Amino acid sequence: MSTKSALITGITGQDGAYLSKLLLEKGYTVYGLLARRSTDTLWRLRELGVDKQVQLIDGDISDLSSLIRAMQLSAATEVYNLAAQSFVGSSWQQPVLTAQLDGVGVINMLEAVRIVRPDARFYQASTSEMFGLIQAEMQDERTPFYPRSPYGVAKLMGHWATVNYRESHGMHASSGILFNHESPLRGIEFVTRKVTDAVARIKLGLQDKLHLGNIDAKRDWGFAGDYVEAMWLMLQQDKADDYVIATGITTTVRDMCQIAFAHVGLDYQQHVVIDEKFLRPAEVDVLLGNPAKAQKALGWTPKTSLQQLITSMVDADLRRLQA
Ligand code: GDR
Repeated sequence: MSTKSALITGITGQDGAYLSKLLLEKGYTVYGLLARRSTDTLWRLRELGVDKQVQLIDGDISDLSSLIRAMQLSAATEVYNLAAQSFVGSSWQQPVLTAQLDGVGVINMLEAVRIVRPDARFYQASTSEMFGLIQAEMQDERTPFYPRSPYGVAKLMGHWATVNYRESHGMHASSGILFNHESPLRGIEFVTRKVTDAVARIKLGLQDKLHLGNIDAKRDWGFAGDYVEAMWLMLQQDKADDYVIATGITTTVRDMCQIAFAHVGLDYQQHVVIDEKFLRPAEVDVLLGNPAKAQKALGWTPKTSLQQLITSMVDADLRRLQA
């Protein structure tokens, strides 16, 4: 039996649920930090059938003492810091909260690890949003950052804090620069799930129009289930490091819509309405990641195509609405 114990902050989110499942399958005892911010936060863990197997600890990424307590209670040897205000759009309305959770919150978690168990391995959920106004056609670990949202700015702080704790305290702290990753467990505010949910509703005659913002934006979309595997692999390496996790393919929101609507025999042009309300004050026009380092060092490759991903999300939304 394994004695490995992991602590996941943000366990109720999409990645938290997939990572819990993966770690449980590998024999870990999985602890999750539960912030009492919203109701019915456990639905994703339930959908993956792991809600009864994870141990939840009350706490909040903004509250250092609760993180110290979580480290003590869990005796975690691996810490995955996924907690965040993760919706880019909201970060203009809540820039200070976003900075507190996505920037200072990372330092809180790093401090808790350093104080309680400095030899624990630490994973930070960094993001392609740090590249923002891209400085290279294909972004890798050496591409300069240029965040374009309060979210990107806050995440950059968390990223550099992780690098700095590695370099100044010798901690095994790694940063995964993950490009967009989606699944049927994605929150409805993100564009893929907003689209697949609407497609299912339109197909079932529950809705007719879908209001979107900039559909010319391009993203490198992968499957969250594939991406959590990369998080785990990073913490199994002898040396901590930073890795870009992406598919190496970029697609417009428009083409992603086309895939989703066509899957149920519909034409997106008949239903999509451009609504200024969903435009952002500063947009990230295109993201395209180069996962070569992760492929070479971790042996990680994405397994799910965008077509498979989006059609599985439409199917899941159809099932949910019909149930
Ligand atoms: P993103 O994801 O901002 O890339 O961050 P999101 O799905 O919100 O947007 C992707 C692109 O689609 C455009 N878009 C719309 N977006 C939303 N949400 N709603 C709309 O109606 C809409 N219309 C067009 C956006 O402008 C954007 O260009 C995600 C989050 O998961 C982050 O937490 C994570 O760090 C990054 O991915 C990697």
